[in-house]
Amino acid sequence: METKLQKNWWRSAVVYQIYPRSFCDSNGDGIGDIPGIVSKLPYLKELGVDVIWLSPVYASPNCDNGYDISDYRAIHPDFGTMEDMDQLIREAGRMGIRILMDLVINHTSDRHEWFQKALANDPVYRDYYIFREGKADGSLPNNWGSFFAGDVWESAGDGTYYLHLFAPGQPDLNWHNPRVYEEVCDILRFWLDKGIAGFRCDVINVLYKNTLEDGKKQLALTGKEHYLSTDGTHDILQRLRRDVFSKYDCFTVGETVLVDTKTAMKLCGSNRGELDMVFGFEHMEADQIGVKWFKTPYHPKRLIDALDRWQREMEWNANYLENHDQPRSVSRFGDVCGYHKESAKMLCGLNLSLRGTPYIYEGEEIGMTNGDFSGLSEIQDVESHNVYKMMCDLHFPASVRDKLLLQTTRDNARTPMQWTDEKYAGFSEGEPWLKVNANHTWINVETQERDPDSILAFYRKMIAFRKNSDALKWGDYRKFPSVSGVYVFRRRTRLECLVIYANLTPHRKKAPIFLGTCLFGNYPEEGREEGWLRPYEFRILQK
Ligand code: ISL
Ligand code: CA
Repeated sequence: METKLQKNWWRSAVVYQIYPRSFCDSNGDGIGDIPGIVSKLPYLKELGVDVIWLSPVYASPNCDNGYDISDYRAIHPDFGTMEDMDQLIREAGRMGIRILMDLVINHTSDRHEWFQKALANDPVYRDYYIFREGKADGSLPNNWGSFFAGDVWESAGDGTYYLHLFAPGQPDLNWHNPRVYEEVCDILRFWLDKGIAGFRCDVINVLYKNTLEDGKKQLALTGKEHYLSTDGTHDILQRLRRDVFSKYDCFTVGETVLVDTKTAMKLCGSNRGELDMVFGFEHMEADQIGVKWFKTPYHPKRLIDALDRWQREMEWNANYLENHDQPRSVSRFGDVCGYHKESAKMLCGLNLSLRGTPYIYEGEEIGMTNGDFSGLSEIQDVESHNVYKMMCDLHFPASVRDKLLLQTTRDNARTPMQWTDEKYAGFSEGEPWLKVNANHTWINVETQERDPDSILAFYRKMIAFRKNSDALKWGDYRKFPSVSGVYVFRRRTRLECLVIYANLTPHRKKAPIFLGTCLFGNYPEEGREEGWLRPYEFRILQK
């Protein structure tokens, strides 16, 4: 009933993801920074989180907002200094909060010293990356497709090309080279010695490419069969754990793209000695086909089925509904117009009742919505610009292009954090790097702190509830049959048995039998209609 896994501290932790550019700007340059984060530690403490996952703050030319690192041991001046970083680790630590760093080791920036030397034909550094000649007929070295649309080869200027699965400014490292492995181990130790909590490992299951042969032609990501979750990657992950992670009190969460539960278990099963948990993406596909740029109408059943499958088939999950790459969950799975509060609270309850370590993305705790951009000119995201270009090349009509762009752009999640109803939402004194959503006048922290019934208040209570519940932290999971769009499951230890009801629809729903005392929910008990759930209702019953 109870978990057979070790009860490590990071399993019962609640993690809060910060996208540093958009969280809090301390000096009015319009860019969030580390001193800004330090100033908000009391807020995070009150929310009840244990770990902050920081999206990259390293030196970077920002072709992909920090996911292109030019120096792994330096802080980008936009964000502050290494002293600021040390202070953040220290002050957070004093409050019982630890810092999880983002680890981007599939690629570096093209401005990284290693790549600059490689371009200059230094034989040692040339082999840190993947350079190839074009084919005899003058075409590119292979037919692979990039995660950001387009091909994966960029000219190195000397007649050769280098491989980049993401933007051209993100050349892939050559993981066949033992020196690359050693370099990365040193970087890990540099950060772990500072006392951080561990790493969120960016696209970690694509490191080791088996071959550079042509791939099977596909709508997107041609070539992926040659690099997704290869044996070489498993081997690297096992060695990293043995040589480095096992020597520290830390944990790792892998961002693993395009994996099912079977592969995910190979990447983080407790008998594998690789990662501690992974972010799956199957539940993010509840409103898309194949690639995330093509949206389909959202069906709650698809979300429930994917969550349920991962709950049943994984030993442990990294649960999330939002991150810096995805549209806002309340815009996607909730109802911003009719049931903003109710649906945001239901999503909170759901995310924090599932078995696994919960992750909350900045702003999710106040129900921030997708950005209110008017078109491409207001969008910064490199992926969006590439995809837009691809849609133009494929002659998509302008109206379709704009619709897909606004629905899927990663900037939806990257708009400045809404602290107050002031001009720049209390995020900055100066004009922010990305447009503030006009709805900050009513969706903001300050307003919600005054309202005991707010989404923020609900998050605080739900986190506290989870902390006090062994069933939610360690209990087993079982789904019960229910009507469509209603997710009912049990979390149970020997001493505690909870049944969770989540209505994922805007309709009243006939609920399966209610027995037990309601301990927690997003509607008042008064006026309850026996045997019915209200729109987006969430309840926890004790059996
Ligand atoms: O949704 C996806 C997979 O189904 C992709 O968006 C995938 O998560 C993403 O492309 C990989 O993301 C990570 O690596 C990128 C960076 O741009 C993202 O911000 C990061 O989260 C390259 O480093
Ligand atoms: Ca700043």
